[in-house]
Amino acid sequence: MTTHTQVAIIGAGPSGLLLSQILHLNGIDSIVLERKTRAYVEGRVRAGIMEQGAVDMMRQANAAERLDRECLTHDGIEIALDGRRQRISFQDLVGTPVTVYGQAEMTKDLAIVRLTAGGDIRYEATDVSLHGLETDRPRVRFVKDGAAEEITADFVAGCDGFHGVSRHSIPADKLVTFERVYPFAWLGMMAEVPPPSDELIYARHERGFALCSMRSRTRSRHYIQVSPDEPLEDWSEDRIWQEIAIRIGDPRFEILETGPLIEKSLTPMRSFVCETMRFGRLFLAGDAAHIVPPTGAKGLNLAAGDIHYLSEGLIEFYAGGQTAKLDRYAAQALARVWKAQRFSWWMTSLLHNFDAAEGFQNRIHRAELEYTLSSRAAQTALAENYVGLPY
Ligand code: FAS
Ligand code: PHB
Repeated sequence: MTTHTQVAIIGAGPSGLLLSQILHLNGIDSIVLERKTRAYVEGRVRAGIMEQGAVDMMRQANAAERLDRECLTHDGIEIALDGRRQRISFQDLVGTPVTVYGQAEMTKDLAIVRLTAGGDIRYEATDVSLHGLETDRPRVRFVKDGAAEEITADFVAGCDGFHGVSRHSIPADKLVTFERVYPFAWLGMMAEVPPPSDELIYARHERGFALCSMRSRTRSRHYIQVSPDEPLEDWSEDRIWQEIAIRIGDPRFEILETGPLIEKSLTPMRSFVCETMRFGRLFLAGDAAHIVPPTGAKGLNLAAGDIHYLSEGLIEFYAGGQTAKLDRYAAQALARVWKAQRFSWWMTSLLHNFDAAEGFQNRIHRAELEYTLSSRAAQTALAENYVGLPY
């Protein structure tokens, strides 16, 4: 069976759902194809920090009612160097806060508003393939409930993440990509215990990086640097708690509360950019186009920025047939992506221990962190990037 829509969206993560909802509010119809179940998508534990721009996008999507009620507002972070903690005040330096609200909650909220408005989100749509991307009537084929189906559309939005089909539908000789893989990973965990501080603690320690984050005042989300091929089963709960305590400078657990883990996972660390964010009628957005090491809390926020630019372009097109904003989508999005890549790489370099072989590099990174902690100018630059650069 063939259906037509204005915009076919691949992926029902934050990028795809945010785009679908904003298009709907501007009278543009879309169909969202998601290969996983709704429960699987909403059960994934991922980002936790939203820039003001991403919060504004949720409000623009009429999806921020629970966010506004339940989020936490943070005016700064703490940085621990060899156990000594120092606060960086965003409010004092740049006058802008960040918002703590889990990506899983954001995705749930967007799915609810979209489906309540009659949105067409097809979960468990498998074997998605894209065709005719260089024509003005691209086609998307997929299997749903065992039946082969086809959608024709004016545009296709590839919001299907790093491992999705969209980027891989662009001819290899048209793809311009850049990648850096880091020599470590993050072991992430979640526990129903209060976080050790009111704000996030980023820690550089000779044993490695640690981050104490949160989802609420009673739910902690912490990370530690491990080697990229670390067997998860080598990390018992006690060993994880011990390591976090040492790395944030709390060896006697005076501030760190411990408890049973409700989630434990490994995230590889890479920087990746696909500069081919447009191919014919296909537009890539979010993780389909770029991956940042999560040290700068930029992944989800870059996705929101892409959707800001892409939705503006599509709204302009359907309002009067103009393509100026769509034509400059990739350049506009990439300008912001590369600045966030630089900041994420910088924060990652400052706070992680690289291989012992890179002794000189580790000393330089440590010296830069010590300088940053001693300089208001350097802290202002950190704050400006962390709270989010303007769209
Ligand atoms: P997503 O990957 O979230 O969504 C893509 C969707 O497309 C998925 O639901 C997927 O099932 C679907 N899909 C894929 N292939 C498909 C196909 N062929 N057909 C149909 N559907 C398909 N960012 C931070 O800022 N802080 C963090 O701490 C952080 N932690 C992370 C941990 C992990 C393990 C990962 C993978 C990412 C993390 N990120 C973090 C980055 C993350 O938050 C992303 O930036 C964010 O999910 C981007 O959203 P989307 O672009 O919607 O991509
Ligand atoms: C999180 O809460 O998941 C989080 C916060 C800040 C980061 C990365 C992850 O830099």
